[in-house]
Amino acid sequence: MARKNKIVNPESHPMGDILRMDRMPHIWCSGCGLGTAMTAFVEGLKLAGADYNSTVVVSGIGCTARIAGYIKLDSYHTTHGRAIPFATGIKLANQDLKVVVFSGDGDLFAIGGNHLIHAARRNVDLTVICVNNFIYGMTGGQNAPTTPISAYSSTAPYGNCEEPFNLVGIAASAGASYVARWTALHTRRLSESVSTAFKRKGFSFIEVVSPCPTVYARKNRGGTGLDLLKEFAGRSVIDHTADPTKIPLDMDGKIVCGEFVNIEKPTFWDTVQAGLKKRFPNIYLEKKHMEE
Ligand SMILES: Cc1ncc(C[n+]2csc(CCOP(=O)(O)OP(=O)(O)O)c2C)c(N)n1
Ligand code: SF4
Ligand SMILES: [Mg+2]
Repeated sequence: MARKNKIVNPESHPMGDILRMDRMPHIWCSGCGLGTAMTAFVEGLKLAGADYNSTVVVSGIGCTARIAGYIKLDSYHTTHGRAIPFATGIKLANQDLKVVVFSGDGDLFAIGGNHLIHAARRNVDLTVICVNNFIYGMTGGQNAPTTPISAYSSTAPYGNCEEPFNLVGIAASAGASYVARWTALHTRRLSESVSTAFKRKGFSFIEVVSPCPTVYARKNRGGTGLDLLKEFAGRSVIDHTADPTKIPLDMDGKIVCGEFVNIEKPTFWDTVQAGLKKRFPNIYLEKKHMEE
C-alpha cells in the first residue's frame, strides 16, 4: 500500500519552540552527528533555564555553522572564522545577553584560530561549542587542523603529515575558564555540560567529537554514521581529572572525555570595568557610559 508523507506540524514538534521548523528538512547528511549535537545543545539550554529572549547564537561558515539558521533565537550566520569576534562584539555591547558560538573545527581553529585563543586569553564571557569532525566537511573534505596523522583528505591523498591540534589543550592553555570534551554519543553529558557552561561566567569551551560519514569516513573507510558512533563508544573513556593538554586525538586511540577545567576568574568585562574605575574614580558610574 502506498504511504503518504506526513507533514510535521511545527506547533506540535517537541522542539518547535526553539527550532525553525519552516527551515526543515535540514541540509545535514544522514548519519551526521550534527543533528544530535544540535539536539543536545537545545536540551542543554532548556536544562539551564535559558531565557530565549536574551540568548544569542553565533556561527561562522561550514556544515556545523548552519545551526544558526535552524535555531529560533536571535542568531547570526557570520563569515568564515569570524564567529568569535562577532560574538565578542555582541556581548560587550550588551552585558544582559548570553552569547553562544556554535561552529566547526576548521572555522574556529584554522581561519578563526587567533580569535579563539585571544578570546580565551581575555576570558570573554562566551560559551563556545566546537564540533570536531576532523575535516572541512562543507567544502568537500580538505585537511583541517584536527585531521589526524595518516588520515586521508582531499588535500592529503597520501595521508596527512601535519600534527593535529588538540582543541581542549589549546583552549585550556590559552586561558579558558571551562573546558570539556564529549562525543556526539554522550548526548546527556553534553547537554549537562552545555547547561553548566551557559550558566557560568567567562570563556567556556566544549569540544564535540562528531561523525562525518560522507566526507571524513568515506575517505578513511570508517563506515556509516552508526559504525562511527559504535567506534566512539569503544574508544571513549571519561576522566574528569585528565590534563587537557595531554589528551590529543588520533585515528584509533582513546577519546578521553570529561569536564577538565572549571575555574572562576574575572571576565574581560570585569577587568575593563575595574580598570576604568581605578583610572577615573570620580566620574565612573556603573554602566553609566552604556546608558547615555
Ligand atoms: C574566507 C573564506 N574562506 C574559505 C571559505 C570556504 N569554506 C567554507 S566552510 C569551510 C570549512 C568548514 O570546515 P569546518 O569549520 O570544520 O566545518 P564543517 O563543515 O566540517 O562542519 C571553508 C574552508 C569561506 N567560506 N570563506
Ligand atoms: S558533509 Fe559531513 S559534516 Fe557535513 S553534513 Fe555531511 S556528514 Fe555532516
Ligand atoms: Mg569540520
